[in-house]
Amino acid sequence: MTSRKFLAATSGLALLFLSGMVITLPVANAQSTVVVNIPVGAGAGASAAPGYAPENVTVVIGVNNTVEWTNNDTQNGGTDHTVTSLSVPSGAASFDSGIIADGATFTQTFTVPGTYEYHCTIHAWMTGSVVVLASTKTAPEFPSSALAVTLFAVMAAVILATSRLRGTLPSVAAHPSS
Ligand SMILES: [Cu+2]
Repeated sequence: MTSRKFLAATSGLALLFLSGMVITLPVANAQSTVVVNIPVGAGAGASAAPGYAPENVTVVIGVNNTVEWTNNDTQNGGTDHTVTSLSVPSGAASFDSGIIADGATFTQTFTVPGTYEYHCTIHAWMTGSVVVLASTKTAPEFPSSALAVTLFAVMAAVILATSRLRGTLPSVAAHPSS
């Protein structure tokens, strides 16, 4: 195998490999939503059903940091509730669902790590918490734009090397070194 054929085969394989990497790059992680239920009887009294089920949830930023509360309290023809923050971590915004009617939902995405305490403004005994953990990712993903630049650089290098090889090989043959 001549060096030019070898170079062509090697660069071809390299391009194939890089193209494969581009194609198989994982798409952005699909995030899941954590669901909190406001059960039947949540508004009946402090000793009745828990206000929020589960009362305490832990989420991870970038994984499942969106929480959705659903009011399933059909008691007395439907009981209104709220999800209203009592305390939030430093730097985080407070939140208030306003009235969540029976059958309705409220969604909140948490982007600041820490502990969030909340309650229902209509039924003071209904309390819950959301603990938000920082992202577990230790290193940022290699962005596809950086990969595209790398691919371009490799292609340019291969083209340059190939053209130089073409230009120098005959001259080497014409002027053998002494
Ligand atoms: Cu309530």
